[in-house]
Amino acid sequence: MTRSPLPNALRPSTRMSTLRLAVALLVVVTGLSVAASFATYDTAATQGSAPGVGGTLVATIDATGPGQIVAYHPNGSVMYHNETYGIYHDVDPAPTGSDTVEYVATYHNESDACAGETCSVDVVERVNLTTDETTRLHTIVDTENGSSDDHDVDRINESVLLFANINYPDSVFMVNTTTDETIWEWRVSEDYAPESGGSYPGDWTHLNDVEYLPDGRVMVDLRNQDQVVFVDPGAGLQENWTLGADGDHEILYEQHNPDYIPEARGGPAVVVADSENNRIVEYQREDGEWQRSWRWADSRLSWPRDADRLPDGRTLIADSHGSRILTVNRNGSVSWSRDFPDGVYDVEILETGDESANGSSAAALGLESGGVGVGWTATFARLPRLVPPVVLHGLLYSLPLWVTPFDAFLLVVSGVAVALLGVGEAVRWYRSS
Ligand SMILES: [Ca+2]
Ligand SMILES: [Ca+2]
Ligand SMILES: [Ca+2]
Ligand SMILES: [Ca+2]
Repeated sequence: MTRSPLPNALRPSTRMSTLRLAVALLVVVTGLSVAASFATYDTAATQGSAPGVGGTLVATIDATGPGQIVAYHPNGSVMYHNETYGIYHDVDPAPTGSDTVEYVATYHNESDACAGETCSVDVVERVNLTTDETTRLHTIVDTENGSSDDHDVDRINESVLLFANINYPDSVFMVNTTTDETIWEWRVSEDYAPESGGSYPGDWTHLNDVEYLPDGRVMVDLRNQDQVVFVDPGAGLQENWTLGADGDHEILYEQHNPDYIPEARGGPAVVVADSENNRIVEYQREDGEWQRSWRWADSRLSWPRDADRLPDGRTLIADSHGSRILTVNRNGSVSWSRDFPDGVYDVEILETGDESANGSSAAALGLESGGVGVGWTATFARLPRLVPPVVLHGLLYSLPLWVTPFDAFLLVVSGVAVALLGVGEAVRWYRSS
């Protein structure tokens, strides 16, 4: 008895041809998508227009994007722009008056201070956005040529600044800028084992944010430990206040810029840009425990790194890889947005105070949590989330700025498909030879 021939569709050669065609098509679609992003991307924060957000908006971009600081008038037109330093992180309204901000920026150069080696120099400066008058407040020279040391600075009073130091020795410290004296420091290594977080002593904690609380405590963001911690400058770490747990990504996942809302404004609560989870969250302190009280995301939100609760109940968000700045209403809808280059780090509306300084808790405001949308467009936009977030965001960090999260998703899928096809072809060739 002879076996009947296989139907065409099941013949290995035909199957291979169909596979080759499908992979080729995928590669073409990926190429077209990337080309379209290249053709339409606008790296200039000073281009384009959007209505004003209802105040003076200031935004920074760090090494993720085309590093710069830009300010917009309440009507949306450009007020100030500077890219001298190449890397800008925290910006805050200055206590000295309207249209004046303080920021921390970084540049790399060879300096006598580092024996001719390349240095990372962090500067804290105050600039009047209307007159361009700039004052240097503090300089930190770091001989290690890694990521810039200081991503956040918080002003305690006229002469004391509080720094967040992401590199070894991973600490927060207060400096009297008049005398240049360090008057207090807490090193994470006093309370955390080297096995926690990232690789020790490299990018161990990625301590990227610090806040001096109205009650005198210091709130510290340990990004790589997925935790926000509270330190009493006299008594040390308050372990029972810690929000999040190392590796428990249900709570926080390599977050940025937590803002504390005290009891007087409906807290204790903390608003956090939960970056690798692509969402903004708020946790409320109830009976000695942190409970999630609010969550917001839409299908575009990608690696957000700042969220400020505004006095009117809106939340201002820096959507780093979603390439936009936006505000969200109390009911969870997007009330305003402006396209912005990839890599926005910190956003502030000057008239509303530093970060969430005059904002109330989600619980007090009765904020509605926002979902990521329904329908096929939302599903389509969410496809990049099939790629593990650290892989996707790592790719977006290293690829050109005009590559969108969707392009990165297609590149990953195409890459995997081409690799699998290659392996299949090799196996076929091996078996037939
Ligand atoms: Ca800020
Ligand atoms: Ca700050
Ligand atoms: Ca904030
Ligand atoms: Ca902010």
